[in-house]
Amino acid sequence: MATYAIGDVQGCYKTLRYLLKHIQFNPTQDRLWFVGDVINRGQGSLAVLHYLYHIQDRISLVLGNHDLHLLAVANGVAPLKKTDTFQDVLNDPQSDMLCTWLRQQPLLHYDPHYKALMTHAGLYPLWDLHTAQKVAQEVETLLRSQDHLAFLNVLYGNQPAVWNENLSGFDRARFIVNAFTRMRVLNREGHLNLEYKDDLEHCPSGFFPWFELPSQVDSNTRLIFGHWARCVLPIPHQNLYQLDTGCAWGNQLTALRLEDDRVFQVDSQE
Ligand SMILES: [Mn+2]
Repeated sequence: MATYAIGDVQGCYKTLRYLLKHIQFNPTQDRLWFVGDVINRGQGSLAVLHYLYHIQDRISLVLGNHDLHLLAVANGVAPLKKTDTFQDVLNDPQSDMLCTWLRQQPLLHYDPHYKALMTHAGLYPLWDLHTAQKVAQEVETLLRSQDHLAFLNVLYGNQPAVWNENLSGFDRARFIVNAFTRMRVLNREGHLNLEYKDDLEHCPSGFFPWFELPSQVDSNTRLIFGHWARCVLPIPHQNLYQLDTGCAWGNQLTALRLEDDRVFQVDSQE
């Protein structure tokens, strides 16, 4: 019996199944965590979603920016981009079932037993664990409500760029989503720069990877995330577990066994 956290799958179904074979995943005993962005870029988004839906009782999944993008496109409030590869999901007769299930998934997963906090992009440095859980829940409630369409319609945008407890309505929700699913670098005042997508060496002047700023979370808490394939860190690096190893770009897919911090990796099979 083991629990594995898995990095950004991005529609790479063959690679996912290959990794699960490699770790001898047993769905009657083991559990899987997914850092989000389970679809898009690869050619097997539909197969990934059907499989995760099928084993939903065995998994914990947090939403990534690509997962939310699928929800916006499937609900007709955002256009399909040229680079999107999830047309198979939109055309599937069970698309509504899969998207409704995906929409119920959280932005944050915390397990005190493992002392592990999983989000897609990371943890906004101005939030402690309690605040992060509270604000994640605000958006999760919104996504599960009748208002989800109105929110998905105004989901896109880089503003507001900085957290303020007085933010309200969809501006507040958009900031929370951006912090959990799109964040990479920010300045010392907490302003997100969502344009920057390069590596750790070329951060714009005055901006830092979110994990280099002082954290409100104790250093024994494992922070498990993905999203930033060009952020190459050893696994683990202090209490950081950056699991996006770029399988969508022909690199590797990574699993972390939470019981002993052992890392398993397979090459892309796409
Ligand atoms: Mn992402």
